[in-house]
Amino acid sequence: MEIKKKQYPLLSSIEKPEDIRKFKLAELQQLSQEVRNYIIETVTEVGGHFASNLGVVELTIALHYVFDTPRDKLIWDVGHQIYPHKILTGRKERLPTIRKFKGLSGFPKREESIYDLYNTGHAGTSISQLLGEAIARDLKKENYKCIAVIGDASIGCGMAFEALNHGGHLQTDCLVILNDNDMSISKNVGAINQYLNKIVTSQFYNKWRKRWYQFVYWMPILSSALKLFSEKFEKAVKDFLLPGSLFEDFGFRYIGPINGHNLKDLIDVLSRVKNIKGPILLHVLTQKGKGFQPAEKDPIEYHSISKIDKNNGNHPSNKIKNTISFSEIVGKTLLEIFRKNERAVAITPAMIEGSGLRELYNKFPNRVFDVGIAEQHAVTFSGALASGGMIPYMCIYSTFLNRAIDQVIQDVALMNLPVRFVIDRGGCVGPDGETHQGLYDLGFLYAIPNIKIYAPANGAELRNFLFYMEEYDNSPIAIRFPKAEEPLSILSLNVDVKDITPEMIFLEDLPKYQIAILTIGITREIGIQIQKELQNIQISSVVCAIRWVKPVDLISLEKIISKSDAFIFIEDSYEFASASQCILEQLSKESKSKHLKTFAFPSVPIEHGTRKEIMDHYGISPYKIKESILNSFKKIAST
Ligand SMILES: Cc1ncc(C[n+]2csc(CCOP(=O)(O)OP(=O)(O)O)c2C)c(N)n1
Repeated sequence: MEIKKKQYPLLSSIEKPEDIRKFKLAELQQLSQEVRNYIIETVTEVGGHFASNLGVVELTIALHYVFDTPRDKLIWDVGHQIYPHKILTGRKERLPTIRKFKGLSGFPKREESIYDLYNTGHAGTSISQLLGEAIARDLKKENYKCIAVIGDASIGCGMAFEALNHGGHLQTDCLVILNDNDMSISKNVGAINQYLNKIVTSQFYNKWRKRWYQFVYWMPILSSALKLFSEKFEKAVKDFLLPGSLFEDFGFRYIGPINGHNLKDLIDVLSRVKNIKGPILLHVLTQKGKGFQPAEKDPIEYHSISKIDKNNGNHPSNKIKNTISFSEIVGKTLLEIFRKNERAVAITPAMIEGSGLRELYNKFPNRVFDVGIAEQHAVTFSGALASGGMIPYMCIYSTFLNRAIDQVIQDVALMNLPVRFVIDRGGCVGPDGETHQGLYDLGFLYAIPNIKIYAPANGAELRNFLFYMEEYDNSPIAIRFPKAEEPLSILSLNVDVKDITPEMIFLEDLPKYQIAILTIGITREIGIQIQKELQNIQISSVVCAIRWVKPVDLISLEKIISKSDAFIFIEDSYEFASASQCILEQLSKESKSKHLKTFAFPSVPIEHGTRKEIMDHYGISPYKIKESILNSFKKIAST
């Protein structure tokens, strides 16, 4: 899409960051307004991450203005706030394609641009990457700047602290920009957050700091001895005014806080910071949702949006919803469990909203723990809660559980602690793309001792299984389900989730079937559709819908395979990290010989798009699977 010149005179005139370096301050200010308007116009139409992007418009412009990108290395933590950066780095026309199949990724992507250094999506990695870039530069004896932008929630990640610890030791030249909007997706939590708030609200420190920077520190005429003295003095005063001044103690020179929406201040400070040696942390204050009132007021609601009215932020239709998401089912069911059972607790690593836990948290703030972006801690903490006699529901997205595999093994499974893992966004996640795919979980969980695994075929099973988990305290247990919506009516279905026997679905009762379709969890629906289509062309089949993947009912599987000429698996996982593969390995040689194919994801990064598009692209749709089965049959017939 071409950008309208009339509406965006400056934005339409630029192609790359170099183009803005000749702008005067007033032009940069106008450009920031145009970029903001363009994000509002586009993202309210096509959806995507919203509030965080509106908050970093001036910061992004100032960074590209002051630094010589891409020669200077600019790294974004998480990367969901990268839209202004994409707009300034030659991708503005493609913004309407963001998160769409074959369109721009919603996160930084090396394959898209030389300005995107890393493919990110998980929080807390930027300072490690910054240090790696800086040390590589030093070892090559080159001379460019390295900058990382990290949010106030992401800097609380264990990884970020590991990197700060290392950075203070390395003392190489690098700049960490702490983008502090006092928000994670929900309200930010934790001691670091309180510490940052203390800095921001310390009137005495801020008054002193302003004067100090104005009169002493920035004066270019200072001799180096005086400069050294002033730095020492500044540190002493900071230590005095900000007890324990955290970043200084880590070995980073702390500068700030400064207003992240004032381009003049940003450019002044960045230009000066650019010439300071050693590790620096610049504290920048921004507002999430800046410039779009509904998002300023409610940054949680507007963190990530689908199409909304660009004038008032309303959703297009306020039709009564007759569906319910799996996450909402979790929230509602846990509410019932919590009301009856005082030992029930829930743990979430910074995903209260996404995991459907908002109401539960509001009703039971003492038993729902938002631990911040700290998946490893969340798992170990849950293990200890279980050991202490609680019933912990560890609610986590599949992709973020990857961070804590070691903790699942060491701190839960090996000791057989009954943590209830509630794994959301399992399988293909759609628009968030490669960094967020939940395609590994069934495979790695399968390998871990003691843990039991259930993949529900629908929301009713999810609900019943959460109740079952409450009583189940023999071992760790996991339920894994996708990002999906279910008709509300499904909740009245009564299914026995205790029984490990798979469901057998026949369209006709035959002594033998041409094919058995073995589905895992949610792929039952795909299996049923294929079965109908095969029936239309006189191919007999049975669907064997597996939910209990570990332990799995091998006897029933062997039996149905023995009554079939061939069988396939369908699963929403990477094939080589799938429950199917693990189950296949456990089958008898005779059964194995009838295995035609597993329809799952190949081991390549799985891109963004709708879930349907992506599944179809990788041949995991009813039509593609049916075609593949027919081709195999033809091949067999011709040999
Ligand atoms: C390891 C990990 N856990 C959880 C998330 C989900 N997540 C995406 S953005 C975000 C909040 C980030 O807040 P902050 O770092 O303050 O950046 P802001 O959005 O405020 O700019 C969270 C929790 C993630 N991306 N990575």
